[in-house]
Amino acid sequence: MKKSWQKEAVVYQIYPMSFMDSNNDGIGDINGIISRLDYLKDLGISVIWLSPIYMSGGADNGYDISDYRQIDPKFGTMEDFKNLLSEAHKRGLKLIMDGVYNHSSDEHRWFIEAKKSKDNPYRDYYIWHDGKNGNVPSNWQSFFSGTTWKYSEETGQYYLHLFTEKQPDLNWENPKLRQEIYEIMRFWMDMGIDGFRLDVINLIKKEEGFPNIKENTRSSANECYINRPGVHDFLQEMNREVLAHYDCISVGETPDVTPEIAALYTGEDRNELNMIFQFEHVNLGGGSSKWERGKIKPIELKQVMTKWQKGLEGKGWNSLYLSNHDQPRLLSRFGDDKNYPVESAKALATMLHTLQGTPYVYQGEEIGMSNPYFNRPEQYKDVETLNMLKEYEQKHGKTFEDMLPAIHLVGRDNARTPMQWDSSQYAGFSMVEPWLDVNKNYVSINVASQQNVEESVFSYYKKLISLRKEHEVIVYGSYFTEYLSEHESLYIYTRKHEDKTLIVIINLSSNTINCELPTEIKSLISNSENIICNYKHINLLNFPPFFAAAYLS
Ligand code: ISL
Ligand code: CA
Repeated sequence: MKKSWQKEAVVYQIYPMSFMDSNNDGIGDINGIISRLDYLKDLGISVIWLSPIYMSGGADNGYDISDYRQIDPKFGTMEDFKNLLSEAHKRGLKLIMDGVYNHSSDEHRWFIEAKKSKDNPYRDYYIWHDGKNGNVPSNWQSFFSGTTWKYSEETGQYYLHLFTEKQPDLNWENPKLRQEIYEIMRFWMDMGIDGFRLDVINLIKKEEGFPNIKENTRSSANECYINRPGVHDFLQEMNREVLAHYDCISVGETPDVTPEIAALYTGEDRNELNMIFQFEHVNLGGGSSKWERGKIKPIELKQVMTKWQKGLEGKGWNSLYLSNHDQPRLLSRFGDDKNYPVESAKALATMLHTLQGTPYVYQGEEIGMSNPYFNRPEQYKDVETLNMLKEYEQKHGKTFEDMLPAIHLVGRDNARTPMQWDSSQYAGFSMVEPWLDVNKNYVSINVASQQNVEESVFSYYKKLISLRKEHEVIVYGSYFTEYLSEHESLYIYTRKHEDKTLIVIINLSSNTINCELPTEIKSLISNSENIICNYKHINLLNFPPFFAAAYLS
């Protein structure tokens, strides 16, 4: 396997609106991030990924970009951004930006032009259709409720939007559009950024003729606009035109992929992307849609993680993540935020940092932030949640109260509450009331109470990140072997690199597990050093709730 800094990195995702507010308007900003760079340096991460800070229509918190080359004034100025970049680089931190190129904002100059007339030079930057039999062109459903087609009065045609109607899809079939995107990417790369996280990049190719989705299933959507074969031509072109010319990191966000498909996006000889975000583990919990999900069994999580470890081994590279700005807090989804918040945060972190792949830490998980469980409608801001509430009310007569359990479980605002820096008002995020409420638990769960405290979740993350720098086996270790794979909650695996073996044992449940370890594991451990453990005393017959330990031999 080729060695690279992209594989060795630990990436930290910043959601700028909620990280740090420097000018006390209640919204996080670039100068706020600069003021916390030393914190990130102390944590030990190597790459920062910034969710969008470009000029935006504000319909989807920055994922609806109205000018790809400008900074949204609510975050600061271009000078602030350049300053952030140089301050990050000074500290040896790399910085990547979000590239949102499947769609723009309807407030983008291109779209304002495009909708004016059918012969406008920008018309073909977007996807237009007359409709079929006096109706929408297809039965496709938006990720954010309702049809994906919006009728545009000016020209009597529909345009496609896989997300909100304020996010028209860009037409990648148009070579001029593709060149514009590559120029934008070069603009930022030439400024000195270190790469891109590419938003829903496996959606950019749409099936010709926009056929109807047969059933409302994933595989059916796959026949229309997800992972279409032609997407690889676009990505290889993007690689040739932009990525290959820089020493950069490229990570694609790709809903609905299998390891086989992921190998196509990330295979080293394919010249597409370094790695992608798959969704199988975050979509666990059954149900026909996101809002019908239930609890996740530890064994299901084990099985999915193993499937991806084995599936990409030698064929591609994993991105490892358990949360981000679209997901609930990992502690609340996969751990036990009520009874074992600290233990489960550490256990899940152990898994995140010791599987093969590049780990991504989402702001706040390193101190064990959990879902806020807001109970009032006005506490929710996310367009996905608000649209869902409208839809469920209209279609199924459901009230906010009816939907609250689902929102508590998977709503996106769960992860977007302000970063908890200290126990002062508004958690040290701002001096004024923030755009989204702070989680009430900030009084006890915050950075100030954890930095330099040996037992804290923060110190545990710091330790895991530093172990990655010390031991190559954590990065490059291969030959993932799982033990007791049928066990309902003990996750046990080993990884090998040269003459080193890493052994990991994690109890993914809130129960104490009595279990005799396999002989092979026992003998490996007897000749090894324990490099991290989230309990003071290790008893290898009795694994307390969310026990986690890693050994090196
Ligand atoms: O959030 C999701 C699950 O509820 C996903 O369906 C999500 O919409 C999908 O992963 C795409 O996410 C990305 O693109 C969206 C944006 O809203 C998300 O924040 C972004 O991460 C549209 O740009
Ligand atoms: Ca601000």
